[in-house]
Amino acid sequence: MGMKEMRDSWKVLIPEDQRPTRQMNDWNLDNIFSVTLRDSGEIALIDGDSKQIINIIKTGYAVHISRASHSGRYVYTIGRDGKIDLIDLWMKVPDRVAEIKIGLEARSVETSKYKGYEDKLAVAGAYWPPQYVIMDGPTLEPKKIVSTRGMTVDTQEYHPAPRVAAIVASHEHPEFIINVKETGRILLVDYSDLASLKTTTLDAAPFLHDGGWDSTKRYFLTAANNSDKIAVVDSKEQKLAALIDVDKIPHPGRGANFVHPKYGPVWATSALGNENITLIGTDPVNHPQYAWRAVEVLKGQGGGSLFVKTHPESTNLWVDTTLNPTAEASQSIAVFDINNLDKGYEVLPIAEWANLGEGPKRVVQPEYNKAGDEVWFSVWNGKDQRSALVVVDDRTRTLKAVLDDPRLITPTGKFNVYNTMKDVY
Ligand code: DHE
Repeated sequence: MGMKEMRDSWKVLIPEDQRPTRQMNDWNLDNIFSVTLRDSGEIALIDGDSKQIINIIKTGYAVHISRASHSGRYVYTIGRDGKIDLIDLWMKVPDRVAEIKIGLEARSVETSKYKGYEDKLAVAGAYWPPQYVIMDGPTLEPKKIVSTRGMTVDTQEYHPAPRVAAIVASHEHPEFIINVKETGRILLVDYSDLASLKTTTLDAAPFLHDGGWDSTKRYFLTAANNSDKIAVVDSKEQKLAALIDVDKIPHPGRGANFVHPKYGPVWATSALGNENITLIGTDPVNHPQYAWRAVEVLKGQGGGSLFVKTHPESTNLWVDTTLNPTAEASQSIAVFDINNLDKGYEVLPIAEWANLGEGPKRVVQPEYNKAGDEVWFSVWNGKDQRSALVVVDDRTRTLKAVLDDPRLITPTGKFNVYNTMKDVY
């Protein structure tokens, strides 16, 4: 899939000069949630304040993630089929303004966030073909396609099809930070001059998957899930700061940042392979003895965890167990009090609260509203069964709302515009 095929798939549905020049609706854009409706190939835009559905938009097949542009005006979605849809939140009814297919299979999309490049560029990574593509941000016009084929970091053998996993946008340099899964290498791609592309290649470990920033947004912590390690990228110095052993098959999503009563700022990841929630010290300045070490391992409900979450305004740490083989764990959530981690966790019966009847009803991906006083969960059921979103009051840990509109088919990931654009997690 080269430039010709990509350009053939590229459509600007509303040219930039025909788009609004200011916000044309009354929604509180910062608190909109873009919700993946996995099996209907759609996303739902939901107003976090009123919990009303603003629009349901056809996107790529099994759409995977949404990312907000630096200003929060645009939302980019990517489907497993490699289709990106660009949504303009300034329209009277927010909707798609451009689309492109960047590959046959993909999972990641991100937008430029460095000073001077806000909302200017987008990048997407493909699982197949093994490549990433840099695009014009507001139109998705493809500018540069780069292959990820190359040597693996450990055995230094040629890998013909290394997939692109998580991508984040650096706040320290005009760079995209790109995980190449099978080679175990992290690319810092300088987008300031696409014709003379400078790339710093960091040796990490296979297979790189997902990850997120520490609270200062200088360090990117990412899982190498075939090596049971967390790699730490120092985005300022453009080098690897550490490779930390964790147990077993870490799966952080973007992770969770909070201030530990003893160890100072930490970043948390849960795991697929066991009940461990590993806390890693992230403050080399004031807590150097704990930095880049697994300082504490909490015991959660069990393995099969996909996502953890907290918020700077909260003292709760939420841990899902979506893929746990027992319904008890996969249909509920564990919540820890950050100031009393020794006390263990409380379990909230999220799926039961949704009252959906039959089905697997997997509880997945906690996501905060902008204020940090509500946390939203998806209750992910079969395609032909009823699913829901459950909103919990963060302070009291009690049920606040159930969103069970029949149009919410298989909701999974939810992306609050403000928290996503500011990397708050
Ligand atoms: Fe994901 C993030 C890949 C299955 C929900 N998922 C990611 C990222 C990657 C990835 C590389 C990081 C993107 C980034 O940050 O740029 N996911 C894969 C797979 O390869 C895998 C294991 C298998 C597959 O067939 O796709 C897979 N993922 C799933 C699911 O089954 C989930 C639970 C439900 C769904 O919607 O498909 C799922 N993945 C998510 C979510 C995120 C994600 C919600 C973003 C989390 C966040 O907070 O940023």
